[in-house]
Amino acid sequence: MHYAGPDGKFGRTMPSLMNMNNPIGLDATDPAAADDVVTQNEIHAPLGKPVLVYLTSKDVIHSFFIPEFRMKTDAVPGLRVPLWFEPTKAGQYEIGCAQLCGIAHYAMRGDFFVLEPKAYDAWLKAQVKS
Ligand SMILES: [Cu+2]
Repeated sequence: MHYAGPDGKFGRTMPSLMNMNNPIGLDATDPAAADDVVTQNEIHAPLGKPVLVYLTSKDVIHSFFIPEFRMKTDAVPGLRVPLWFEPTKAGQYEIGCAQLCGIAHYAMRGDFFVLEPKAYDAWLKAQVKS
C-alpha cells in the first residue's frame, strides 16, 4: 500500500527497484517520495472521506475483496484499476484475495482500518520518516 504522505504527491515507482525491502519499487531519488508511506497487508483510511485505490499486480491476477463493503475488484498485471468508495463506519475490516492466485493464496489477506480523521492524521504522521 502506497500513501502520498503530507505533500499529497506520490513518489515515482519502478518495477526494477522492487525487492523485499522496497515492495513497490519506490524511487528514493524522487523528492516526492521523501514523505511517502508504504505499508504491507494493511490500509488505513479516514472516516467520511472518499478513498481512491489503484489496484495492480506484479505477478498474476488477484482480487481485492472486502466482504463488509460488498466490494471486489480484480488486480491485473499491467493494469492500474481505479476503485473508488467511501467508508461510512469506523472499524477494522478484513481484506482477502478472492482469486485463486497460487500456493500462498490462503495467506493473502490484510486489514482495512477506517479511523476517525484525527486518529488517521496521527497514524499518518507517525508513519512518515523524518
Ligand atoms: Cu492473490
